Amino acid sequence: MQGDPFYSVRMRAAKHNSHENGGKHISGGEMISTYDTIKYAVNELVEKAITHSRGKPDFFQVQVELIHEPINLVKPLEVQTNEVESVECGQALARRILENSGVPKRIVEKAYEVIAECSSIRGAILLDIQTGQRLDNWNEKGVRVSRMDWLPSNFEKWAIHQHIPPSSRLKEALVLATKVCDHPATIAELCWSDDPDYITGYVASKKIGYQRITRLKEYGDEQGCRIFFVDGIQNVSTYISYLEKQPILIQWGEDDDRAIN
Ligand code: PML
Ligand code: MG
Repeated sequence: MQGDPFYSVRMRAAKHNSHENGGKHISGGEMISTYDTIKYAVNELVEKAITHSRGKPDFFQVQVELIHEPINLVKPLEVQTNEVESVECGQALARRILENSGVPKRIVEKAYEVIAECSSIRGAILLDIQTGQRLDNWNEKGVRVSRMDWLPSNFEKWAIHQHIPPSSRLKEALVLATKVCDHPATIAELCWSDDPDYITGYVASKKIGYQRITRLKEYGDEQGCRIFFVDGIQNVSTYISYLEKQPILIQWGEDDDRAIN
């Protein structure tokens, strides 16, 4: 594998028009592939786009791009699952975990105000934990974290070891959270799905790991949330460029983080 070129393979799907023309976001996906597995990666992403609980897309795009930069290997965050009985209990726990991760209470409150205002945003919102200001540019797009993956064999080994069913949804969310939390300016992430049939979400941070919470919304609800709480960012474009461009593979069971290409 050392020395082989890698490719970023990404997909976005929408209904009633493309995203940029006001369509409804259906689904997105990110993979990193070698040349030999590009066909498999494209098929996976097409399958994801056309079999989605948010609806049948009438627009989708799959993009393949050679990665020139070295790919960093990063260990997955530790995962814990918190069973809760209701959305109220789940949301109260999410708030407590955010505070334990270092997000001040008033900023947690601010985040919930922002969530209520941005019901149809499809990417992530960046929130400064000192000022409570949104740092992304306030459009409906938000920031898309890209160029990240976890090779199937290593992910499956990890899942067996953790006694966790190897779901691709958990994999994708843990990959994203691990990449985001690996940046020193990220204090925590709060996320739940915009898919109507999936109600588990999480709070993640370097300090407390990836804390799954089994109910953060009701079934049928298509409003999702992804907020990155950040601190000490000198240059917002450099942070966004890390999220969008820095290639990362999650690797479990290695002693050191290192680059492979
Ligand atoms: C999503 O589907 O967009 C996010 C899923 C977050 C939770 C994944 C999990 O840990 O089960
Ligand atoms: Mg979704």
